[in-house]
Amino acid sequence: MSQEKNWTQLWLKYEPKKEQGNASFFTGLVWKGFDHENAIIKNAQKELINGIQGMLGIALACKEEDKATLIIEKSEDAQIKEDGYLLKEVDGTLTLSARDEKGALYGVFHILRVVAMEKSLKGMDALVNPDNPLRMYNHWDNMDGSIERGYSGNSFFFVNNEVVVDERTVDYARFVASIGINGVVINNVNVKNCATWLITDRYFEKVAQMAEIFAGYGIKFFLSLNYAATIELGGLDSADPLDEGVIAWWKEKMAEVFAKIPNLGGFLVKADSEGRPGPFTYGRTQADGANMLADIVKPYGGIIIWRCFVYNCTQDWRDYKTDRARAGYDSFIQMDGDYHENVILQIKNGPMDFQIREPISPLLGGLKKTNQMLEVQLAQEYTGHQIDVCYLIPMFKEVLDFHTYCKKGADTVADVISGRTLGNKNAGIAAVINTGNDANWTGNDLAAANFYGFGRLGFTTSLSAEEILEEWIRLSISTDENVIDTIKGIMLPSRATYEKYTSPLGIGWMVTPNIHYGCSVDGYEYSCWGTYHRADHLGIGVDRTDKGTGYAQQYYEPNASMYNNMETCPEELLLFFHHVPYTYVLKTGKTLIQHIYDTHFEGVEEVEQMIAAWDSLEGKISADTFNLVKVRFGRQLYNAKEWRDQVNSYFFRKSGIADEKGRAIY
Ligand code: GCV
Repeated sequence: MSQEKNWTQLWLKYEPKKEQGNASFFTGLVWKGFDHENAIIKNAQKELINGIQGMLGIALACKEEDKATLIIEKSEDAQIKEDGYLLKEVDGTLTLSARDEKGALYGVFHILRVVAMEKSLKGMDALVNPDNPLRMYNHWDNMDGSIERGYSGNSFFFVNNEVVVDERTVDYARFVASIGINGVVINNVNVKNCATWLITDRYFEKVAQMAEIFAGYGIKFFLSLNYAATIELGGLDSADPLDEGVIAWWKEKMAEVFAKIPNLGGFLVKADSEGRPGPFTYGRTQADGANMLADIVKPYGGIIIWRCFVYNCTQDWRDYKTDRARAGYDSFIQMDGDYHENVILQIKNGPMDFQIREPISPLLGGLKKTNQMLEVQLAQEYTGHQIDVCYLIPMFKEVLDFHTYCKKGADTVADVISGRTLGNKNAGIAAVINTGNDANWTGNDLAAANFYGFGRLGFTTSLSAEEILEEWIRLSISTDENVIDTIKGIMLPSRATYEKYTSPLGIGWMVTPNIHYGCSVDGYEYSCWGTYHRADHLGIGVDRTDKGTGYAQQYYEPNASMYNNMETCPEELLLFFHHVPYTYVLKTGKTLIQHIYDTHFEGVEEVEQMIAAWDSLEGKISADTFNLVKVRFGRQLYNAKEWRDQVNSYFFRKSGIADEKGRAIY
């Protein structure tokens, strides 16, 4: 932690590093073709100077061209795309070529990353173009300073209903720019109270200051919008998207907002969801609502990111026909092609809500004529609250690699959201971020791997979860090989471990209601939220086949048939799609009930192994990190044991079938 700041520098520590032959590249810097007064270029230069000074102790100075060892040039080279760069070393000179300022900034962070990881810049030859046009963080920060689903302290954007702009804002912008993020939504999608007023002169000054800082790091500034602002701010009696008065109010409002916040990229909207108002209230479609706003922000270059998290949250648990999993697709598919060019539909990775295991939402790629953006969640709402270790990048890789069969040759989720499938530019990837004002930003130090990893993955989708993890460890914790291997051993399987001790085979939702940490097998079973496991004395799972809710039929073939059939359904999703007898024999040769028992015992054993591995790091890594994570591991073990014993006892009591291995079940 630096002396004057009470927060850490995460992966931008710039502490002394082994030189690895890199020092010679930093004796003479030459910039070519870029405007030195440009804010992004100024920040890139500052970062480079500070980083090289801190890591190699070299005062990097600009020199004449014949003494150049590092050249940063503006380039028209066609292989370098928007935000991209080419980094090449020839005869002792390193050249960073970029089409635009952002590319130069990203390239500078690449150079600093190599030095920080104690790798060599010699022989460098890397063309790096971003895979996704939009790479965004969504904050669920409230203006009173609380964070919806926040597990790392309070907001650093808002305190007591005021917008905060300070040194931490700058560091935040540096961190996210360094991993390639180019858009940030600062406030919760549930826009209530003061947050509705963010688009008024009560907040413009501070908001514009923040937006300007972000602009200096190539980050577009976004706000979540209250769809009913016409009523709550405007004093109208309607938010009907086809109402002339409503349209006129928004036109005037947007003219004002874009004039006051020049770096505004647009808005994120949660409508008709979990009590939030929306076009359905007026008998209109989601497209009516999204298009109305999109048309109004279009002259300012704005976009409307419209969330697809629409479902009935007042369901009767006795009703077996209504299926929450179906709702997103059912609400949006019919209007495919009707959404205007500057609307992007933002779709959660699964059809339910960020469970540890869900199938991929059939809307992704299901839509064939609509801009799409993937939404994932780093905030560990259902995956351990940043108490339990859960490295999520392997899960996101699975999502991106999934074949939707929407278009031959370009049908993975990665294809769809990158714009490769439709040839569109308004597409991308967003994550609900896991940060707060804790000194280490993410509550658990290890959760910062998700913060780092999402940005890297969003920029370069082909990176493996392991590569990303290794980078993060080298940059944030240690370059010692033994430490790296130990932490990888803990974190790479951590998602699988979490899955083992929590809810089995894709069923989800056995969490404590509302807070979503800790086990409560029936907590949501008789609720209104559409989140049921349907366990009885014979079996468990939801029949989502053509004989059940028909959800499986929302996929293209061959996925629809694969999920529909119990024998071909991937077993990790078996209970999501099928109601399965406890005696059903899985491909491992184990019965379903034995699988439940075994995985729950294994999950706890794996946590114990993680803790032993972590203990071996004492004295080898920072004491702050070691101690903080150790305390959390203690809580994780307690949590895992509760899950194991409650889940196993529950199913033993339901089924009456004993554990073959005779272990303690209550
Ligand atoms: C921001 C889930 C969460 C809510 C969240 C919502 C959403 O239901 O529990 O806290 O609200 O998803 O994504 O809008």
